[in-house]
Amino acid sequence: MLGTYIIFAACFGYAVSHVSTPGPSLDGVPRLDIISLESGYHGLIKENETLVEVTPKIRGVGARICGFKIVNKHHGEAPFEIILKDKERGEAELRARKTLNCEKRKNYKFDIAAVSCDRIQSDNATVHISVVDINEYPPTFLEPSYVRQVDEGRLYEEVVRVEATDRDCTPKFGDVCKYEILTSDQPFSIDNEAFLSHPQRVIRNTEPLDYERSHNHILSVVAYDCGMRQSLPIMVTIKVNRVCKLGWKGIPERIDYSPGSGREDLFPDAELELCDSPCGGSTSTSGIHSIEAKVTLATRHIGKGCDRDTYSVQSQRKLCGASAESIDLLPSPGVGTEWTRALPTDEGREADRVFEFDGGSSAVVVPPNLVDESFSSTFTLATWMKHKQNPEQDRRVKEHILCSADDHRYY
Ligand SMILES: [Ca+2]
Ligand SMILES: [Ca+2]
Repeated sequence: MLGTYIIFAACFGYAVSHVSTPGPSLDGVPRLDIISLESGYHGLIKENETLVEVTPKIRGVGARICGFKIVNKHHGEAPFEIILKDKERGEAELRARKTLNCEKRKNYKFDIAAVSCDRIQSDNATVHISVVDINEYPPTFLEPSYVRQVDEGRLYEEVVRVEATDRDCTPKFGDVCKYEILTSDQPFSIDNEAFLSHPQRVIRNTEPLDYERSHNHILSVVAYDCGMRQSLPIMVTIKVNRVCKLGWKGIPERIDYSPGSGREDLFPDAELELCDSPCGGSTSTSGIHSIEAKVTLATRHIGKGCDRDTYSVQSQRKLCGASAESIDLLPSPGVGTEWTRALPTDEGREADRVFEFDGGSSAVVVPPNLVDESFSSTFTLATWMKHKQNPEQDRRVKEHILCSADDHRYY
């Protein structure tokens, strides 16, 4: 009779397969429809769901199946139930009785058996269930806020270390992958590259801090897990300690002076910070005994030579604020200014005509009526000259730039 049934099923199996019978052999002995009882079933359940995805499907064969049982709880609690969904096919689904939490427990293992309507129980097969993590937790920092003090004027390797953790159970959602300073325009960075294996991250300053500019810096810092879920921000406060520096203050690097504007204080705001050092301290090695100031005119920025060389005499006078009453003793030769005609010149190759004096044969007599000879005892003589050594000349010979004498011999 059984043989006939099998042949019948074989002949018409294709057509009738969708109304499948409870199993290939309905001998009244329930069995689990599984290749190997040893390897059992494998189930996956997400933390926020209750239906377990089981492979292979839970199905009882061999008899009419009226239910399934969890028969052996290997590791304590098995908060699951097996619900018969299709009595004809003997198929069931596995559900959790409550939502699971892989942070508490990641795996469950228990045995199940099919129970026939005649209350006969099948052999057991083991179900291995893994709880699949979902990213339900953002990272949280170990401390609600961080406060540190640093000295101004220094670059620190480390200002503060922060650390966040995440309660999710897998590295993807439970490891902290990135930290970020949300506050913009702050001279601080947080290290995401170095020490990746170390959970702490170092915040350091990217430039020396300045107490005058900011007494403290408040940073808003967040962490992200590897699923990029962001933590709530925490405050990192960095207080800047003032460090007294012995020395001058209030001395500008550049001072503009207008010609002819008279006497001017160069450093009216100059202040000497002594940092509470006792002047002339009690011991010979402490305290300040003397103060020395040296002012140097910075000319390195001038490209080549004197930057006044390229100006005409007229322009130089204007630039230097020369008196309008000044008299040009060596004008370019012309009508009324013939006395420089005999002097060798460079023909004005530079910005203005340059006369050459060899110290022996060339000199010029300035007409007496050009200058009021009644010089007072104070007058200003301005020259622009280049002087060349003359190795043949006796070094004791006097060289005159301007000479007023009784006779008109050349000097
Ligand atoms: Ca997480
Ligand atoms: Ca989780």
